[in-house]
Amino acid sequence: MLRTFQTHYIRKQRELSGKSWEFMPLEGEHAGERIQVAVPSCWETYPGFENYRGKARYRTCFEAEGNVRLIWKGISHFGRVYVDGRLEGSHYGSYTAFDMMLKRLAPGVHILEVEVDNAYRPEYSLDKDNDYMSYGGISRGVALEEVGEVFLTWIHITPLFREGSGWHAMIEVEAENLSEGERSGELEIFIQETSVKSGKISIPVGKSVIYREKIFFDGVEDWSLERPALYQLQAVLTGEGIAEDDLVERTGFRTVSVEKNRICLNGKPLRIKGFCRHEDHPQYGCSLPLEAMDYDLRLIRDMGGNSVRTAHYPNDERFLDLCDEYGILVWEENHARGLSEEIMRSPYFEEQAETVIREMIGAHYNHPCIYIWGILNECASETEYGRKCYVKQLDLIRSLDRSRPCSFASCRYEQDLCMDLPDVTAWNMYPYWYENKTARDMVDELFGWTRNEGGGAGKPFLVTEIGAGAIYGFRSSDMDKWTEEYQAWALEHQLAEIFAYSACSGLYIWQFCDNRVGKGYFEKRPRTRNNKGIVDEFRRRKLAYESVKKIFSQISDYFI
Ligand code: ADA
Repeated sequence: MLRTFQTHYIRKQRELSGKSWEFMPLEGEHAGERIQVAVPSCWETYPGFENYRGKARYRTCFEAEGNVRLIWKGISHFGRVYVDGRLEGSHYGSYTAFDMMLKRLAPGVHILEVEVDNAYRPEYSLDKDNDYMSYGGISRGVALEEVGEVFLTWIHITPLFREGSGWHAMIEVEAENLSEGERSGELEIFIQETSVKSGKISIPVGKSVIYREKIFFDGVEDWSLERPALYQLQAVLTGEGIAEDDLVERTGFRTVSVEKNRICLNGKPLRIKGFCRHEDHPQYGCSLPLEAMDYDLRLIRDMGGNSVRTAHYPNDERFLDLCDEYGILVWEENHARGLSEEIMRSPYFEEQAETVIREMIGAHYNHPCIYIWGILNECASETEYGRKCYVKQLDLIRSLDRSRPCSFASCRYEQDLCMDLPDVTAWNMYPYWYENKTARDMVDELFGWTRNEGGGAGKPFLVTEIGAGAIYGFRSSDMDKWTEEYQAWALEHQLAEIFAYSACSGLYIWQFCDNRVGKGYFEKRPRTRNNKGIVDEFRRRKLAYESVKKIFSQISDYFI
């Protein structure tokens, strides 16, 4: 499944994931060997390929004809797609979806091959040996659709609230014309027992048009953390009186705003009790099945968490669907961790980082759980060149979505040149771990600098990373670092001190679960894992679990 709800009742869509494909490495000692594997999956989970870095080919076949659209939810991290031996498209970026149209495909069985590459290459500027694993494979779902000459490409729903008139929404629907001539049709939008007709829409040959409609609603319920009410919207496209195509999306009526120094959900000042979470698991790599995602969220809820930061890349859309349904807020960010100025100056970086932003917001715009867009975690925000990139990317976000604030997580402290840019200022800090300081002193120093010299006066302030490491099962009363006892002690002090600092709008623990890291990190990462999880990679609870649960459960979701 690609979403937790059905996105079409008229359009013919079927998944090419959830079945076996032929996998064949193209390099290394196993080059040319062929094995049957399930997709989506990471090849690091195929015995013998745990450390394979390079190119491989996936192959399957399908039977379809006419205008056939292939949707790829994630290929890690570069994919070239061939149909019957012809290159139909390619994409760089493991964490965002892309699609391609095979126009007027002949009837019959067709061969589908995907060449996947997870090597580190200069032209893949966002991927490097890092403190997380850059996996290889067709790592997210694949779908095949058969569409007519005109089809609906996307729907964006922007909930709006006005005192007196209540909830309404701006609905945008894009339709694309695949035919050789101008086409016309009519749209009907169904939502909450309401339906609105567009009247005749004309679409020039080879073009797309966006239909916009503002709809007012009576009696819809807010989307909130306590009651995350969701509503489905179906757009139906008819031509000559025949329903040709449809697309279903989902929304929640909520607003996010920055008011004085607080982040507000439906006007109420939020207090974030969050976890940073990698998409990582020993059995699945980054291709977690829905039930594994669901289990993670149930643990986060059990600990009293109300938010997840998708460190450091856009997440699987089904995870966002679950957060919508659970009422768990999401800070979603583009793909970047600790990229130096040198990398940011590469000829590939800006276009690739900005493409992730466009694809992330384009695909995830409707999720009510996403309350903020983030960029460039701990990249070169202390340099003039880096600042130019931050300016461009934050401006790009604002051009694509005015309904949410934007931010970035920094560790550059007093050297940061960019704290005047975001709507929300955010710091990663590790008192009692990397820094021999109290959390109270660190947050006071950083908040004071941000407000005075840093340019972030009057803005909300988040701690986007705070935590400590522990090896699961390493128990000792000597309180040495890497014991579970020390991690629990550090988290207790960090959380108590940060939540006592009322100017701070909340925090994200680094991190929810241990994750596999690149080989280059092995000296600093026992087990070649980042061990700061509150649970280990198998989701086994460390002593800190109960410490976090005790403190989070005493903290309300809002400032009273
Ligand atoms: C940084 C980084 C995280 C992780 C963390 C750590 O803040 O943003 O991805 O590497 O440090 O564990 O040290």
